[in-house]
Amino acid sequence: MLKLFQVYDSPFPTRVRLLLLAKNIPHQIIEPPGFKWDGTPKGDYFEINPIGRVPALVLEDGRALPESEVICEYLEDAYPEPSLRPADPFERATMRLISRICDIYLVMAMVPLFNASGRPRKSWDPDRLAAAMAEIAKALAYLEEYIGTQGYAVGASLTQADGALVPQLVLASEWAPMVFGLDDPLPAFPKLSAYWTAIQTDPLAGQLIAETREGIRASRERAKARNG
Ligand SMILES: N[C@@H](CCC(=O)N[C@@H](CS)C(=O)NCC(=O)O)C(=O)O
Repeated sequence: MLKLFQVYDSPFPTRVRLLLLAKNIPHQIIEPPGFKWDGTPKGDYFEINPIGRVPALVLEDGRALPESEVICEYLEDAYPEPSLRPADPFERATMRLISRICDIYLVMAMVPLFNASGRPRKSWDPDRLAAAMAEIAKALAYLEEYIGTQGYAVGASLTQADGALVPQLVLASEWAPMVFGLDDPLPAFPKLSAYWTAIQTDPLAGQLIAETREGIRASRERAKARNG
């Protein structure tokens, strides 16, 4: 059986879980023992993924793949049905574009917030938090240009782009405002807001959103227990 090394509060494994679920691929979910987000040593996990990040997919024969986008493309090639890549070349490119905007603009805009959330509240710099929220809004504005209007990121059904986008929207529109007491940046973007309302009614996307919310809740509880 395939093994997915992952944690539920990271957006990257979530896009891989979308393919595993949509294609009905039997798999086992494993949290790397002692996994932390902070680049610290992770013991044996480096033998599976020398980059040290989640996710990693281990095949039945023991070969392992890191990097969520690469894993998704592997799963599409190895398990073609049902496809989560649109058939039309321009739509397929748009799927990749939305995923790429998530990977290189939206999630990177949130890095200062991920870092601040692991530090005591009194060390938070309001100007830095505001600057990060402005960068998030910039990335959301890029997505507003390309997001689909039929209830999905591209076209009229689930694609890899939904897997990339949905967990990052939970972080940008729910986690960041909740943790830092800032305004939700999403309502300023009408197409993206309509997408967000619609995609939550898709059963698979809805499951991924619920798992991400629960992963965030559990990880905040663990942090509270650690830090008092
Ligand atoms: N480009 C990678 C990013 C994966 C990533 O950054 N994962 C984070 C969790 S959100 C991680 O494992 N961080 C651990 C670390 O940096 O030590 C992918 O798409 O798989």
